[in-house]
Amino acid sequence: MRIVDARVIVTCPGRNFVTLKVVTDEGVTGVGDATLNGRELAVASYLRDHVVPLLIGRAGLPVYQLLGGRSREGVTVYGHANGETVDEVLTEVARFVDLGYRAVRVQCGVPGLPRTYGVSADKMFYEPADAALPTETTWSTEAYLAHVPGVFARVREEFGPTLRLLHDVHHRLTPIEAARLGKSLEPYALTWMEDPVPADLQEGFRLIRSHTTTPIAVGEVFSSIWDAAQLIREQLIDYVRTTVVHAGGITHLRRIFDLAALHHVRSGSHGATDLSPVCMAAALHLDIAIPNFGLQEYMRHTEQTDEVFPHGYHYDGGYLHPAETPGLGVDIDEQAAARYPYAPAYLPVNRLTDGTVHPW
Ligand code: KDG
Ligand code: MG
Repeated sequence: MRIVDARVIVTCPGRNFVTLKVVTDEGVTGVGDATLNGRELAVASYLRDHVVPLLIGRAGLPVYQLLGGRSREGVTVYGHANGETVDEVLTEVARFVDLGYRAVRVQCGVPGLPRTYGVSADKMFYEPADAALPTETTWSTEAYLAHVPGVFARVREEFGPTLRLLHDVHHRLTPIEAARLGKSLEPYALTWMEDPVPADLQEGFRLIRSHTTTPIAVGEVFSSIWDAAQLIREQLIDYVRTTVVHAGGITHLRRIFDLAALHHVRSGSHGATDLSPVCMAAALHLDIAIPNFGLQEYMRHTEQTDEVFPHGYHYDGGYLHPAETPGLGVDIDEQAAARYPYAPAYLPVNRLTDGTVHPW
């Protein structure tokens, strides 16, 4: 589909209006309002003489072009390195580094706790919703806080100062505990400490912020700009992890990122496996376009998922690149989808060592 004509229509049905009508070779047309009160003819001339000649022959664009075009060559992504022991973690980080990743999330088993968030036998393809009925994990803040700084010390020792390192606390601490963790991680210069506390109490972040310079990322479960507004306006976070599917689609997410840009907050969209390739494709178009992109999470989907959702985005040397085809550049193969019927799968529940239910 290509634009074959673009007409500027100036009319005065009771007041002046300037309208741009775009016509394509497939008969699809679109209109846009370009009225500037009292300066209508200046805009009409600008459009007719300077803009329309640039439009003829174009259309069928990838979404990022409709968002203003690319701001960067590729979208820097981070992967999930995890292991039961520190040695296993080091092996996994090396795997991501070998694949060209410039940023790696690090999650490690905690001695004394049988299962810990973010650690899986499946390593790169791990899926947190791992059973038809919820499995149970155990939590001890004391054991966790005692172990994590040592893990990052080893990772820094092995991989040097420039690899970007991230860690997900998964909403498990109180603000003062998170402040302590942030302080203890300062020597290892993390790119972010994620979800240190449940974010419902936005003002609670003031306490964390006043104690540590470890950057904070939050927002993978936010559903609107109001979930992030105070955190952004008071500069209580550094990365906002809202994503297309949860936070109102591309248009609303753009609004959140624009507010963030005004307050030195960068994007860091959630990209776990429960967000399909459709969401990932949409995120990539936003990521490549916005000025304040930070990082994109990239938990690789399985081959089966990729088969059901054929897509044009691709990974290359630490970057994801959105498709250059029109729209999002992702489809659903309905026949393949029908071969994979619904199968119940729950996220785990989490308990303290005395049995108290605790955020997962
Ligand atoms: O469905 C739960 C996952 O999306 C979540 O555990 C992943 O916290 C997560 C992350 O940062 O990827
Ligand atoms: Mg997370």
